[in-house]
Amino acid sequence: MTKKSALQKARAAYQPKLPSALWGAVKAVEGEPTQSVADQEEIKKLFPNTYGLPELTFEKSAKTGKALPINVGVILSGGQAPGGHNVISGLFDGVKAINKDSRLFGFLMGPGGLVDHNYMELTAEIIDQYRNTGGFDIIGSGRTKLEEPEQFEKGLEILKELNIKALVIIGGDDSNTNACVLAEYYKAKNAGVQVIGCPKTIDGDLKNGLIETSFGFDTATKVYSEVIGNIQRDCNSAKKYWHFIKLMGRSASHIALECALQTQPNYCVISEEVEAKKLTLNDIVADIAAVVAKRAANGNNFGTVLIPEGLIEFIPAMKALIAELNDLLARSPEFATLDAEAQRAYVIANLSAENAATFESLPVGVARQLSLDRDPHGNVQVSLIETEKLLSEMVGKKLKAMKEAGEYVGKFSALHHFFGYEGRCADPSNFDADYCYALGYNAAQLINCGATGYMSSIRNLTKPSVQWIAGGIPITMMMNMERRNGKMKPVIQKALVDLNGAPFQKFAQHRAEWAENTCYVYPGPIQYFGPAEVCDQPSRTLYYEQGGK
Ligand code: FBP
Repeated sequence: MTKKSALQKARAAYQPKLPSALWGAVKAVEGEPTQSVADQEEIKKLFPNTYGLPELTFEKSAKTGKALPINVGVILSGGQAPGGHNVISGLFDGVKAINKDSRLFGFLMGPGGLVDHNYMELTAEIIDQYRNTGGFDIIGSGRTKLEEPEQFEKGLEILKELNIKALVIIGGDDSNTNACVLAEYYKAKNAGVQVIGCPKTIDGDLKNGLIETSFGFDTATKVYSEVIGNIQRDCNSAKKYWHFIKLMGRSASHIALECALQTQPNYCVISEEVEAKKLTLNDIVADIAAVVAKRAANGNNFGTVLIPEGLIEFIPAMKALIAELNDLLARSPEFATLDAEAQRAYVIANLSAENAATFESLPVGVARQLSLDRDPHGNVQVSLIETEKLLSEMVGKKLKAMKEAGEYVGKFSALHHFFGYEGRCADPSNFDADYCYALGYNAAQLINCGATGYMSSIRNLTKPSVQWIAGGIPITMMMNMERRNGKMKPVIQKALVDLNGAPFQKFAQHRAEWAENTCYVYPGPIQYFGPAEVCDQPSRTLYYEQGGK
């Protein structure tokens, strides 16, 4: 057995707090039939058996007596997010509460484990080793996209063999889209397997009115904010560096915005604003350079700039380029066989003149990254693009020109950071520990009431956990049609930063002051033991979204 840290030992004893609706027997109360967020006719046609289901809310029930034992499978899908182990331990405790002879099987290394029949039984002894810990190492994760009937059939073989009646897929928007497709497929053929999704992603972009946040966002942003705070303190002590900090979050800028709200940096780019205002890379660079110059004029040759990982895809010219590249690469199987130089020439020769010009204007490394392999869901691997270096280099050049024009006097020395993987496997905060455990336990209740094609939903999250509302949301409700790999596909709509929403408005109200002055906040490390106002704070995003001032 591996050696445990003192914190690990102490955290193992933490008992996550369940919403009171889930204490003891529950009954599911049905709401109104639902509709998808957009493209209703197409989605209805694609999901005839799982479209329009009612929202479910759990209430305490006076019913006694045990249900029959049930075998359940679980899959961790996509990027790691703090709290995954608690979803699994909540699910385990939930299925055991249904009947102590129920069994839980974990498919290994993501959805691929289902297709390839790689699994392990999760016993109480194993589960107890992982309660309240970060990481997905209990069964591993992967990004195999479940979309072909052959994969569903291979999966069904092992589900039947293990007598598994329900499968829980813990994943982000793409993985829950797959969960929905799988639920529809098994329902259509009366396979006798229910499929339930759980909202996971540090990116925070899997949310809507009924899914208030995805798990992992709270912990990951607290970890990044701690380190940004430390950098800011260093920066305010030495007063000689500008720190360009890229933050994970493939698409939406929720992570950058949350960290900005927690730490009050001098500058934070919000990709959604860049897109809405149709800003170019040069506009962003000019804006940052103006902040650097203004601070320098006040004698402050230091500062912090937060950059969301997904920025590149939101700059309108880049977005158009990536969309055309996606289509081009999807219909060019020969592309992968070419060497780097030939690939560049191929792209330039086959893109429209405008997009080819944008492609050629980029630093060669960035351009190459855009034309490399997509992940299995067709996404550009933005975490590999060094936007922080690209921006600081361009800011440096701009400042040089400003200096020559007599518009800037100062020193500009830049350092670079990328915070992403550091936060994805941290021990879950109390919020994520409780939220995840409740999501898993609640998934067991959804299974028990026969639901399929639902996402486990726990709401009212800024209230104490006993007051949280538990239930299920039909996944089809979150879907719309989008172009992926050159084809229109039904997918869960991503929740981007709402520029009219309270979190962004709060940031917009203060950013000029944070830019010019030094208003840094130092959040410090996540606290697991101590007063509730230190240990149980929800994210600023959730707090402002739910009316906090
Ligand atoms: P999910 O959407 O699967 O939760 O993944 C989120 C994420 O952490 C992104 O923020 C990041 O761009 C990506 O995963 C990195 O992918 P990988 O883990 O494959 O390097």
